Amino acid sequence: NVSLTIDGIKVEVPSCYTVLEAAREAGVDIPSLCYLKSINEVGACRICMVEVEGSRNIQASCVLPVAEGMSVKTNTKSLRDVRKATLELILSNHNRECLTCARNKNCELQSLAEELNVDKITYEGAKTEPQIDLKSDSIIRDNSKCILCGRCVNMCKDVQEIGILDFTNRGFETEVAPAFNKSMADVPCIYCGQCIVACPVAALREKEDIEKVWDAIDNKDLHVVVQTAPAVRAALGEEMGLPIGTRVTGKMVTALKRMGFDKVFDTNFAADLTIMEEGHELLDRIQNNGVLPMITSCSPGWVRFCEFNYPEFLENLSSCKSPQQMMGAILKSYYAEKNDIDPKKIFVVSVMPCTSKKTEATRPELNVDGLRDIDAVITTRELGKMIKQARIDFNKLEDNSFDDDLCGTAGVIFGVTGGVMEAALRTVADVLEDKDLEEIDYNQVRGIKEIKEAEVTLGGKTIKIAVVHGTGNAVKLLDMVKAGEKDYHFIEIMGCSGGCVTGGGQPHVSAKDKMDVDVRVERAKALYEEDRLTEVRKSHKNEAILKLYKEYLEKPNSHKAHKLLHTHYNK
Ligand code: HC0
Ligand code: SF4
Repeated sequence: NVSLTIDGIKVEVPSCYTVLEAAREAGVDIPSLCYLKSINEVGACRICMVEVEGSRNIQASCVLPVAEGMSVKTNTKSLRDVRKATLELILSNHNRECLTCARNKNCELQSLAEELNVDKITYEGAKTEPQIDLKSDSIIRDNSKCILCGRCVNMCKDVQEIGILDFTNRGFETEVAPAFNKSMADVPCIYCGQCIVACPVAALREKEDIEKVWDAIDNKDLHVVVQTAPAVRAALGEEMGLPIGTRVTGKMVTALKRMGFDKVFDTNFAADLTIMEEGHELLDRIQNNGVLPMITSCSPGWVRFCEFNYPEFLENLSSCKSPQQMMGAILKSYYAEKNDIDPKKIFVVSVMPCTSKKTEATRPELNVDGLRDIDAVITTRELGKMIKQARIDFNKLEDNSFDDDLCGTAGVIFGVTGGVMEAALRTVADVLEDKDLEEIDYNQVRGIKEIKEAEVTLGGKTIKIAVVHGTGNAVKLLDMVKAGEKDYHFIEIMGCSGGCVTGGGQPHVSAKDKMDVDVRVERAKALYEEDRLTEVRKSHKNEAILKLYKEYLEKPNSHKAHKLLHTHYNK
C-alpha cells in the first residue's frame, strides 16, 4: 500500500491504484468522461486533470499511478477553468439536441455539463457533417453525437475481441466508425450492443421499436402478447430509480398489463422448453456419437460471432432455437389453436436485455410456415421509456403474476452466465440418474470467472462442461478446443460478459457507478433470488411444459418439436 493526500485528505490505497481511484476512496469525485474502469483508461479527454505538488504540469488522474507521499489537488480555480474549457470545446462540436435525444437525462456528457456549471459555449466553429447509420435492425451509429472517447472501441476490441469500431481519419475529420466507414450492417458486427453500454452519449444506441409496439396495442384486430426475458426483471427497476439489482418481476407484469397487452408471458417458460429440447439433444449426441462438444445457441450475438469467426463450430451449435424464438413459435401454434385465434392475428412482442435479439427475430430461417415467431423486440431501456410514456407510477404498482397458461421455472437463471448450463444439468442429472435429485445448485458454473469448467458424474457417466461469457473469452476457449488442449461434452457461451444481465439492451450505468459496483454480480443476485423463491426449480418438472408435450409436442425432439423449435446454421 501507499499513502498519499488528496485535497488534504490522507488515504492509503494499493500501489496499483490510479489517482482517480484513490480519490474515490477518499470521497473525492474527480470528474471524468473517457474513463471506463478496466476498459478505457487512456487519459484522452483531459477532463480528470489534477495538480500534483512538485510537478509543473497538470496530469490526467485516470492514468496517473499513485506514489508514496504524493500530494494531489483536484479542485483549484485553474483546474476548474481548464476542465470547463475542455468540456466547452467538446460541446462545440456536439449535436446538442438534448431534449430530443435518446439519452436525455441519462447522458454522461449532459451530466458533466451540469456538474461543471457550463453556462455558455464560447467556441463556435466547424461541425462534423452528421451521418446516421440506420441500416441494421439492432444498432444506430450517429457520428454527430460522438465525442471520440474511445470507450466503444476498446470494449469491442479488447473485451469482445471483435474490433468493428476504430478511429478513422485524422485531425478534425477523426471519427469512430467501422473500417471504410461501412454500415454496422455490412461488417461482422454481432449486435451485442456492448459498445452501446460503453458509450457515455447517444452516438451508439438501439434502433427503437416503441411506436411499432404502441401501434400493435392500439390495433383492435390484433391479439398482442408480450414475453419478458429472464434478465429484464433484474434491471428494469434501474430505469425507475431503484438500486442496481432490484428485482421487479411483479411490478413489471402489472405495468405491462396496464399498458394494454392482452397477455403477459415469461420467457422462462420457453427457457424450460429449451432445456427439454437441448438436454435431450445432448443425451442423444452423447449416446449416439453425435458432434461434440455441443454448444448452446440461445445467445444471438454468440451465434453471429460463431458464423463470422468460427464456422467450423457451427455443427457443434445446438439445433434448438433460442427461448425467445421458441416462445413465439409456441404462441403462434399451440396457444393459437387452444384459444382459437388466427396465428396471423397474434402479434408477439419480446422485451429483451439484448440488442442482437432484434436481428435474431428477423432471421428468415427461424420462420415457421412463412410466419415470423416474433413481431417486435424492445430492450429493457425501451420498456422503461414506454412505462414512463404511459404515465405509470412504477414504484407504486402492486405485484402481479405472469399469465399462467405458459409459466416458467428453472429458466430464470438463464439470464446469468452459467444459468443455461445449471438448468440443463438439473434436468440431465435427473434423467441419467433416474431420480428426483435434491442437490441442484451447481456452484461450479456460477460467478464471473472468465472460463468456468467442471466435471459432473451422472448415472456413471462423466460429463465435462465449460461456461464462458463475452466473445473475447469464447475466443480463448474455442482456440483451446480447436488445438485439442481441451475437450468437453457441453459448452455454454453467452455473447456478453456476465450473460444477459449485462446485455446491450440493459439500463445504462454511469462509468462512475461502475467504479463502485460490479453490475454483473448485483443483477445476477436478483435472478438467483428468484430461483430460490420458485417452488419448482427443474424445467422437466414444470407442469405447463409437461402439459405442452402431452397435448401437443408428444416428446422432446419429436417431429413437431423439430418443425417449431429447431433450426440449422449454414456455413
Ligand atoms: Fe437471455 Fe435467453 S437468457 S438469451 O440472455 O437462452 O436476451 O435474459 O431471453 O432467448 O430465456 C437474452 C436473457 C433471454 C433467450 C432466455 C436464452
Ligand atoms: Fe462491436 Fe458488439 Fe458494438 Fe458490434 S455491437 S460494434 S460487435 S461491441
